[in-house]
Amino acid sequence: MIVVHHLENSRSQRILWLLEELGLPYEIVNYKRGRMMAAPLEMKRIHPLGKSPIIEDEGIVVAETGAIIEYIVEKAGGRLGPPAEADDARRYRFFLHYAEGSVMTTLLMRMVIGMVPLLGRAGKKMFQPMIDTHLGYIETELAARPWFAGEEFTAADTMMSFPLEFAASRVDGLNGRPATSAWLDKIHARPAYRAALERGGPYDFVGK
Ligand SMILES: N[C@@H](CCC(=O)N[C@@H](CS)C(=O)NCC(=O)O)C(=O)O
Repeated sequence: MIVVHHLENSRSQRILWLLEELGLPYEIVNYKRGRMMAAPLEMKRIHPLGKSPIIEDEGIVVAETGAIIEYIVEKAGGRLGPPAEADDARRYRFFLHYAEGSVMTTLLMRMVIGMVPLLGRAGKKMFQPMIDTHLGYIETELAARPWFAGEEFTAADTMMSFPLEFAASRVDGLNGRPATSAWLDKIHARPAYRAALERGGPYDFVGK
Protein backbone atom coordinates (compact mmCIF):
# COMPACT_ATOMS: atom_id res chain seq x y z
CA MET A 1 0.00 0.00 0.00
CA ILE A 2 1.16 3.56 -0.73
CA VAL A 3 2.38 5.47 2.32
CA VAL A 4 2.20 9.27 2.02
CA HIS A 5 4.61 11.25 4.17
CA HIS A 6 2.38 14.23 4.66
CA LEU A 7 3.44 17.57 6.10
CA GLU A 8 0.57 19.64 7.48
CA ASN A 9 -0.48 22.61 5.35
CA SER A 10 1.57 21.60 2.38
CA ARG A 11 1.74 20.50 -1.22
CA SER A 12 1.21 16.88 -0.23
CA GLN A 13 -2.52 17.61 0.12
CA ARG A 14 -2.57 17.22 -3.69
CA ILE A 15 -1.33 13.65 -3.40
CA LEU A 16 -4.03 12.69 -0.91
CA TRP A 17 -6.61 14.24 -3.23
CA LEU A 18 -5.35 12.31 -6.29
CA LEU A 19 -5.34 9.04 -4.34
CA GLU A 20 -8.94 9.71 -3.27
CA GLU A 21 -9.96 10.52 -6.86
CA LEU A 22 -8.46 7.21 -7.99
CA GLY A 23 -9.86 5.23 -5.07
CA LEU A 24 -6.43 3.78 -4.27
CA PRO A 25 -5.80 2.68 -0.67
CA TYR A 26 -3.14 4.63 1.20
CA GLU A 27 -1.75 5.34 4.64
CA ILE A 28 -0.61 8.70 5.95
CA VAL A 29 2.37 9.45 8.16
CA ASN A 30 1.75 12.94 9.55
CA TYR A 31 4.45 15.57 10.16
CA LYS A 32 4.17 18.99 11.76
CA ARG A 33 6.00 22.09 10.61
CA GLY A 34 8.60 23.58 12.93
CA ARG A 35 10.32 26.96 13.12
CA MET A 36 10.11 29.06 9.95
CA MET A 37 7.59 26.52 8.62
CA ALA A 38 10.37 23.95 8.09
CA ALA A 39 9.66 20.26 7.69
CA PRO A 40 10.96 18.14 10.59
CA LEU A 41 14.34 16.43 10.18
CA GLU A 42 12.69 12.97 10.30
CA MET A 43 11.58 13.54 6.73
CA LYS A 44 15.23 13.43 5.66
CA ARG A 45 15.34 9.84 6.87
CA ILE A 46 12.75 8.98 4.23
CA HIS A 47 14.33 11.00 1.39
CA PRO A 48 17.53 13.11 1.50
CA LEU A 49 15.69 16.28 0.44
CA GLY A 50 13.32 15.99 3.41
CA LYS A 51 10.53 17.91 1.68
CA SER A 52 6.87 17.17 1.38
CA PRO A 53 5.42 15.23 -0.34
CA ILE A 54 7.24 11.90 -0.31
CA ILE A 55 5.61 8.54 -0.94
CA GLU A 56 6.77 5.01 -0.27
CA ASP A 57 5.39 2.05 -2.13
CA GLU A 58 6.72 -1.47 -1.62
CA GLY A 59 10.23 -0.20 -0.88
CA ILE A 60 10.23 2.44 -3.62
CA VAL A 61 10.60 6.04 -2.41
CA VAL A 62 9.42 8.86 -4.67
CA ALA A 63 9.80 12.60 -4.00
CA GLU A 64 8.69 15.69 -5.96
CA THR A 65 4.96 16.21 -6.53
CA GLY A 66 5.00 15.89 -10.34
CA ALA A 67 7.04 12.67 -10.24
CA ILE A 68 4.76 11.26 -7.54
CA ILE A 69 1.68 12.10 -9.59
CA GLU A 70 3.14 10.33 -12.62
CA TYR A 71 4.03 7.32 -10.47
CA ILE A 72 0.51 7.09 -9.03
CA VAL A 73 -1.21 7.55 -12.40
CA GLU A 74 0.95 4.75 -13.84
CA LYS A 75 0.05 2.53 -10.90
CA ALA A 76 -3.62 3.26 -11.58
CA GLY A 77 -3.23 2.00 -15.16
CA GLY A 78 -3.22 5.51 -16.62
CA ARG A 79 -6.52 6.65 -15.10
CA LEU A 80 -6.67 10.48 -14.84
CA GLY A 81 -3.41 10.53 -16.78
CA PRO A 82 -2.58 11.94 -20.22
CA PRO A 83 -5.73 12.08 -22.37
CA ALA A 84 -5.85 10.30 -25.74
CA GLU A 85 -6.34 13.45 -27.83
CA ALA A 86 -3.00 15.06 -28.78
CA ASP A 87 -3.78 18.68 -27.79
CA ASP A 88 -5.21 17.55 -24.45
CA ALA A 89 -2.17 15.34 -23.82
CA ARG A 90 0.17 18.24 -24.58
CA ARG A 91 -1.72 20.51 -22.18
CA TYR A 92 -1.67 17.75 -19.54
CA ARG A 93 2.12 17.50 -19.75
CA PHE A 94 2.55 21.27 -19.79
CA PHE A 95 0.50 21.89 -16.64
CA LEU A 96 2.15 19.00 -14.83
CA HIS A 97 5.51 20.81 -15.24
CA TYR A 98 4.31 24.42 -15.18
CA ALA A 99 2.70 24.23 -11.70
CA GLU A 100 5.96 23.79 -9.80
CA GLY A 101 8.46 24.85 -12.47
CA SER A 102 7.04 28.31 -13.15
CA VAL A 103 4.01 29.36 -11.11
CA MET A 104 5.11 28.19 -7.66
CA THR A 105 8.62 29.52 -8.19
CA THR A 106 7.32 33.02 -8.92
CA LEU A 107 4.80 32.97 -6.07
CA LEU A 108 7.42 31.81 -3.59
CA MET A 109 9.98 34.37 -4.72
CA ARG A 110 7.44 37.12 -4.18
CA MET A 111 6.46 35.76 -0.77
CA VAL A 112 10.07 35.44 0.42
CA ILE A 113 11.17 38.84 -0.86
CA GLY A 114 8.07 40.35 0.75
CA MET A 115 9.38 39.20 4.14
CA VAL A 116 12.74 40.95 3.78
CA PRO A 117 12.83 44.13 5.87
CA LEU A 118 13.03 47.35 3.82
CA LEU A 119 13.23 45.48 0.51
CA GLY A 120 9.80 43.90 0.97
CA ARG A 121 7.54 46.44 -0.68
CA ALA A 122 9.80 47.09 -3.71
CA GLY A 123 10.37 43.36 -4.12
CA LYS A 124 6.66 42.60 -4.13
CA LYS A 125 6.13 45.29 -6.73
CA MET A 126 8.83 43.77 -8.88
CA PHE A 127 7.27 40.30 -8.85
CA GLN A 128 3.63 41.35 -9.22
CA PRO A 129 3.73 41.78 -13.04
CA MET A 130 5.17 38.24 -13.36
CA ILE A 131 2.41 36.87 -11.18
CA ASP A 132 -0.18 38.79 -13.17
CA THR A 133 1.16 37.25 -16.37
CA HIS A 134 0.79 33.74 -14.92
CA LEU A 135 -2.65 34.34 -13.46
CA GLY A 136 -3.82 36.04 -16.65
CA TYR A 137 -2.63 33.10 -18.74
CA ILE A 138 -4.28 30.58 -16.43
CA GLU A 139 -7.53 32.56 -16.55
CA THR A 140 -7.53 32.45 -20.37
CA GLU A 141 -6.91 28.68 -20.34
CA LEU A 142 -9.69 28.02 -17.83
CA ALA A 143 -12.10 30.27 -19.71
CA ALA A 144 -11.49 28.15 -22.82
CA ARG A 145 -12.22 24.72 -21.34
CA PRO A 146 -13.56 23.24 -18.10
CA TRP A 147 -10.36 21.51 -16.93
CA PHE A 148 -6.67 22.17 -17.45
CA ALA A 149 -6.13 19.46 -20.06
CA GLY A 150 -9.52 19.75 -21.77
CA GLU A 151 -13.06 18.49 -21.31
CA GLU A 152 -12.17 15.93 -18.64
CA PHE A 153 -10.74 16.22 -15.14
CA THR A 154 -7.18 14.85 -14.99
CA ALA A 155 -4.25 14.65 -12.59
CA ALA A 156 -3.05 17.96 -14.10
CA ASP A 157 -5.92 19.60 -12.20
CA THR A 158 -4.66 18.16 -8.92
CA MET A 159 -1.18 19.47 -9.75
CA MET A 160 -2.43 23.00 -10.45
CA SER A 161 -4.52 23.20 -7.26
CA PHE A 162 -1.69 24.20 -4.92
CA PRO A 163 -0.35 27.25 -6.84
CA LEU A 164 -3.87 28.58 -7.33
CA GLU A 165 -4.89 28.00 -3.71
CA PHE A 166 -1.62 29.61 -2.68
CA ALA A 167 -2.21 32.63 -4.97
CA ALA A 168 -5.80 33.00 -3.78
CA SER A 169 -5.02 32.78 -0.08
CA ARG A 170 -1.42 33.94 0.42
CA VAL A 171 -0.60 36.42 -2.30
CA ASP A 172 -3.00 39.20 -3.29
CA GLY A 173 -5.85 36.93 -4.27
CA LEU A 174 -7.01 36.25 -7.80
CA ASN A 175 -8.07 39.84 -8.46
CA GLY A 176 -11.41 39.03 -9.99
CA ARG A 177 -10.46 36.22 -12.34
CA PRO A 178 -13.84 34.50 -12.64
CA ALA A 179 -12.88 31.35 -14.54
CA THR A 180 -10.08 30.60 -12.07
CA SER A 181 -12.34 31.28 -9.06
CA ALA A 182 -15.03 29.05 -10.54
CA TRP A 183 -12.46 26.28 -11.11
CA LEU A 184 -11.34 26.54 -7.46
CA ASP A 185 -14.97 26.33 -6.26
CA LYS A 186 -15.49 23.32 -8.52
CA ILE A 187 -12.49 21.38 -7.24
CA HIS A 188 -13.32 22.20 -3.61
CA ALA A 189 -16.79 20.73 -4.06
CA ARG A 190 -15.52 17.38 -5.35
CA PRO A 191 -16.20 14.54 -2.91
CA ALA A 192 -12.64 13.22 -3.27
CA TYR A 193 -11.22 16.65 -2.47
CA ARG A 194 -13.38 16.83 0.67
CA ALA A 195 -12.38 13.29 1.68
CA ALA A 196 -8.68 14.17 1.30
CA LEU A 197 -9.16 17.26 3.47
CA GLU A 198 -10.79 15.13 6.16
CA ARG A 199 -7.91 12.67 6.15
CA GLY A 200 -5.09 15.18 5.78
CA GLY A 201 -5.69 17.44 8.77
CA PRO A 202 -4.70 21.12 8.79
CA TYR A 203 -4.71 22.77 5.36
CA ASP A 204 -5.05 26.54 5.64
CA PHE A 205 -5.15 27.26 1.93
CA VAL A 206 -8.86 26.59 1.69
CA GLY A 207 -11.84 27.00 4.04
CA LYS A 208 -13.08 23.58 5.23
N1 LIG B 1 8.79 21.18 -5.92
C1 LIG B 1 8.70 20.39 -4.72
C2 LIG B 1 8.64 21.32 -3.53
C3 LIG B 1 8.70 20.59 -2.21
C4 LIG B 1 8.54 21.56 -1.04
O1 LIG B 1 9.20 22.62 -1.00
N2 LIG B 1 7.67 21.22 -0.08
C5 LIG B 1 7.40 22.08 1.04
C6 LIG B 1 5.95 21.86 1.50
S1 LIG B 1 4.78 22.85 0.70
C7 LIG B 1 8.25 21.70 2.23
O2 LIG B 1 8.53 20.54 2.46
N3 LIG B 1 8.60 22.71 3.03
C8 LIG B 1 9.29 22.56 4.26
C9 LIG B 1 10.77 22.68 4.14
O3 LIG B 1 11.27 23.05 3.07
O4 LIG B 1 11.44 22.42 5.15
C10 LIG B 1 7.47 19.48 -4.82
O5 LIG B 1 6.50 19.86 -5.49
O6 LIG B 1 7.47 18.38 -4.26
